[in-house]
Amino acid sequence: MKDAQPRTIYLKDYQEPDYWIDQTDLTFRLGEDYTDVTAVLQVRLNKNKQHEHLPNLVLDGTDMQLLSVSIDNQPLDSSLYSLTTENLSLPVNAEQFTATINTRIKPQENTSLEGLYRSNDMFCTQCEAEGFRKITYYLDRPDVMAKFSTTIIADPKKYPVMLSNGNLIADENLDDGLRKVKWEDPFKKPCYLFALVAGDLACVDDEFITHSGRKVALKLFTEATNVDKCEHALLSLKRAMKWDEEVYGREYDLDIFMIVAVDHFNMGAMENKGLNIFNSSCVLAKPETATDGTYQRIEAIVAHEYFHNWSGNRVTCRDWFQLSLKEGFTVFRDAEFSADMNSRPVKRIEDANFLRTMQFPEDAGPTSHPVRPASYIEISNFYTLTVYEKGAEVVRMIHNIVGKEGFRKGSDLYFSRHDGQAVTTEDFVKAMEEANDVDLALFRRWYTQSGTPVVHVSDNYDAANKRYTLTVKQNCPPTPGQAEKVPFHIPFAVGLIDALGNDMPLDEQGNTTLVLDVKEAEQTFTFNNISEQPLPSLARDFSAPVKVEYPYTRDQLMFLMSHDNDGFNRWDAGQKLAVDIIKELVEQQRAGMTLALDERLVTAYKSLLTGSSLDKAMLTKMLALPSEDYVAEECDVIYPLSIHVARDFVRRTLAVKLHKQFKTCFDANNTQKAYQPTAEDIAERSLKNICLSYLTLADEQGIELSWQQYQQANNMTDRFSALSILENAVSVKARDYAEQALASFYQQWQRDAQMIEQWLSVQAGGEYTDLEKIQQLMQHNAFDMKNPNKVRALIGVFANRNKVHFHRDDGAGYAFLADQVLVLNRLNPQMASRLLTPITRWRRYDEMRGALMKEQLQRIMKEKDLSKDVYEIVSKSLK
Ligand code: 0A1
Ligand code: ZN
Repeated sequence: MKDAQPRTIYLKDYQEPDYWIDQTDLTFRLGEDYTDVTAVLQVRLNKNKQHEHLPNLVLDGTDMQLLSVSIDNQPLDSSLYSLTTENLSLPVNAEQFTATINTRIKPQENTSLEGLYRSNDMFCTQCEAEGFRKITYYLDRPDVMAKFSTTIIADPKKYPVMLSNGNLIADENLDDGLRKVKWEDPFKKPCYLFALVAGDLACVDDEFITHSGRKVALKLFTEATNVDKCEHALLSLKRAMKWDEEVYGREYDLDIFMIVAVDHFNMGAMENKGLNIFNSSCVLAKPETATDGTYQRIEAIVAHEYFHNWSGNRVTCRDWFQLSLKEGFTVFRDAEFSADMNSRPVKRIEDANFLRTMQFPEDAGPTSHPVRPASYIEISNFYTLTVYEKGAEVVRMIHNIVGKEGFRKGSDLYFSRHDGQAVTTEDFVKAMEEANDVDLALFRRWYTQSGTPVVHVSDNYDAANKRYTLTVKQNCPPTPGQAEKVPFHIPFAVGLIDALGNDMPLDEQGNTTLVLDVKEAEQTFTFNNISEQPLPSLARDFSAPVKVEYPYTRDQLMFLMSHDNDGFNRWDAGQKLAVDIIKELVEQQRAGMTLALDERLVTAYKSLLTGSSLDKAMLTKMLALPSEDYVAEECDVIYPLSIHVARDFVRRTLAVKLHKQFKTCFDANNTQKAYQPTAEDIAERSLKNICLSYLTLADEQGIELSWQQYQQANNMTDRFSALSILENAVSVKARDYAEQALASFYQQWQRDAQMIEQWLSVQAGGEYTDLEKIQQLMQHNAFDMKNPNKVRALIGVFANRNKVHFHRDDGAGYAFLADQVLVLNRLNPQMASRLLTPITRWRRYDEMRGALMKEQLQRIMKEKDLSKDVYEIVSKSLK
């Protein structure tokens, strides 16, 4: 909890530590009421720094009871050290010494889920970013890297499985009935990668033979009831291990790799060395309980955590400002892995769509920050879409600038040069630069400037000289702390399309896509020998995280929808057309006019459904209208209810006018195969289910079809699609079916945590779930305020997706959210500050809603014991 004014930490103040820790030997005595921890630290003066005399050793630590301290085995009287709520400061009289620290902690009472805590009946840890300081007093910063050993002493009946990082080197039964195991990690690491797990867990075993022929034992630990949900994660892991060998030349480095599934976890998963800990919902799956989306998410997250073994663990971050060094790079790596395992263009569309819908608003809001932030109050608030997803786009741009082989040369140099070190984003860029002999001087601005650049493009065709010019102007709106910006280096991929829809050759080699190096505020690019007036295809494959403005007409967008050879831009043309039309309808709705849909959208959809040669995955993407969030992002002022009404009107009109086409497509793809999570089958199911959602909007027959699918489905993807379609359908019959379905779903799956999360979230986002219903569900056995997955499923989904009820006119939705934030502020500050996000964007909404949101932020601000997490977000939002 905060003192008067929480302190801001600045990158410019970075200094090396006064001391290093070379070896850390931990002993945990796990008990039912408390746990005692002994830390034996081999400490050495940092001689890189100038010291007039030996400074005190100032260790980080919170929420612990200090039992005793000794230096070189001499107990230190409490009068000799000083202790605050955040630090333990020890006097030092030698350049090297051993510090032994005994602390007592209470994992049973730890609801923050940082440090050592309980989840159901097991013990587990989460140390990134600063959780280790809740376990023992330590130099809790990533540039302090030590070799660790972990001894665990516990009751073997309650905790038959006792795990930590590295290799098991001792296992003995003690006289008092307890068991003692010792783990040793041969690689030095910062303490944020430390992990411990103890519990009554089942294990599913597998193995992987590395490139050089070493056998690695793979072990997935979970509660016994879930052993039938482990296969997909293990398969994904083996694929990821192989891919990293082939694509990056990275081999795994221990003889054992373990994954543990836990039900209480703030994030998706954590890459602790040799012992990854996963949120159960991001690792467990079987066809009866997991949707295709879950299967793909698990594949990506398992790979992401595994890839961290090199990008994050072997080469780690110097300080937390460098977070994107490991996260941006690793997200880029996992995205490429997923693209190779599934459909590349579809993965690109999903990622770009996610970035534009979710990260662009962050970049334009009160918590906007650069990929490498310059300051923070609470680092947990910086595990953001900017650091992760925009960071990955920045790495992708480097990849595109230096090319595939150049990127591999750069990553080889980076890994070999910095193996075992804690480094900076600057070191990464330098390695890329030096391996390729390119100049990334201007490019570095992507790490330091926040905000989303806007690229305005205009063109001119000179028929007499067969010359076409593109004029590109960039600007970036001001963001907090950065009023003025300098131009970015934007790799801008461009194609030109002729009247028949063919790509025109753009240079002597006949290339049809050229990457323009946009580096100035305004630049003109000339293309010669252009035989006719072309239509430009801009920022192909989403070549940079920017907004592109070009005055396409609706007819031109329809042309691009069927002709652009770039998959991403073909899809984006459809999005642009739909956004334009929905925005027009929003205006009509606000003016009280009768809504009228531009027929061209119907025509465009009709030709998608009947005449296109697109594969099924791509067709599904093209048939999905832009989300309400994306439309909102494209509006100057957000009127959430008008957007909802307008988009809904478009869906219904398309459903009625293209009923026959949707039905034909549904029937053709309703093949009832045995379930397999292959890319091809996933695409087929997604196409079928999007057709079903339109059919259900059209008439009662569609509702019957959904009900039938709900009852007969042989997999969760189809069953859950039908359920959420019914849950959002308006007719009396549909409401009745939805109720029956929800009741039977709960009956059948009430003991399955992941299913209950689904059950909560489908209701929370439901068009007919009002605030009162949410409050009722909070009282239901299925809900638990101490479980982040449940909080996200119910409260998070309500605030982010249930536009109609969350944004109701009287502001009760916002007050409800603020109430929950205040409760979570005490239980779990990380969850509290994340949950706040929707109301932090109050300036983007209509005046009435903006004022109501602001009022709630002010109410939160008045709370006495505000955590640093919540304080930082609320105070920045009100600035
Ligand atoms: N490094 C993890 C993300 C993570 C961060 C913080 C956590 O606890 C508060 C947990 C996980 C990743 O990128 O997967
Ligand atoms: Zn990560």
